[in-house]
Amino acid sequence: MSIVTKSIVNADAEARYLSPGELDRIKAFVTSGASRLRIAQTLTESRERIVKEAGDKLFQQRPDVVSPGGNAYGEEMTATCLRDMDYYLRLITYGVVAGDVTPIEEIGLVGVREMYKSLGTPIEAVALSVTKMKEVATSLMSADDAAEAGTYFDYVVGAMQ
Ligand SMILES: CCC1=C(C)/C(=C/C2=NC(=C\c3[nH]c(/C=C4\NC(=O)[C@H](C)[C@H]4CC)c(C)c3CCC(=O)O)/C(CCC(=O)O)=C2C)NC1=O
Repeated sequence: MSIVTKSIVNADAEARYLSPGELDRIKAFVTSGASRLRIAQTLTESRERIVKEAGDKLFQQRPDVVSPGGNAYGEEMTATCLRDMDYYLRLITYGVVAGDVTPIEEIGLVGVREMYKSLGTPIEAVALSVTKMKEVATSLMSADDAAEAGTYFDYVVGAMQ
């Protein structure tokens, strides 16, 4: 839910006008709109490149995950690993568009620790893959857009610590 919808639902539940604080937050959301949409477009258009290059960087830094006994060892498992990276990049575009990390959290982070534990996937390496995607993705943007986009990647990484 975007900040606009959320504010309206909250205000209407109390049959009141939007508060100055809510209007300020909506203003910030609207003001950052062009930048957030530009970011989402860049991430969407460059998704294959971002996942591929970030994957290469990840496997360079963590060769163990793609070595025999590693969780992403073998063509199929490596593809599944890259798919997970693509999932997180997609969720990040949702967050960027919404100007809110809630969709990322609800779809991809609730219970993630337990999930990866049960799969035998080292979660710190998944977090590292998101850091690598941030590096590749933000290199495609202006400094301002990179700073804005970076916060969403950082949020995912932080939730996996
Ligand atoms: C959109 C929300 C969402 C997420 C996040 C998600 C993750 C997810 N990743 C999975 C597997 C997996 N995930 C990985 C990922 C990795 N292994 C590593 O060593 C690397 C560090 C890492 C890549 C960065 C691998 C290799 C598997 C397969 C593990 C196995 O089958 O043993 C699985 C198990 C089922 C399957 O194989 O599809 C799920 C549910 N599914 C979802 O619907």
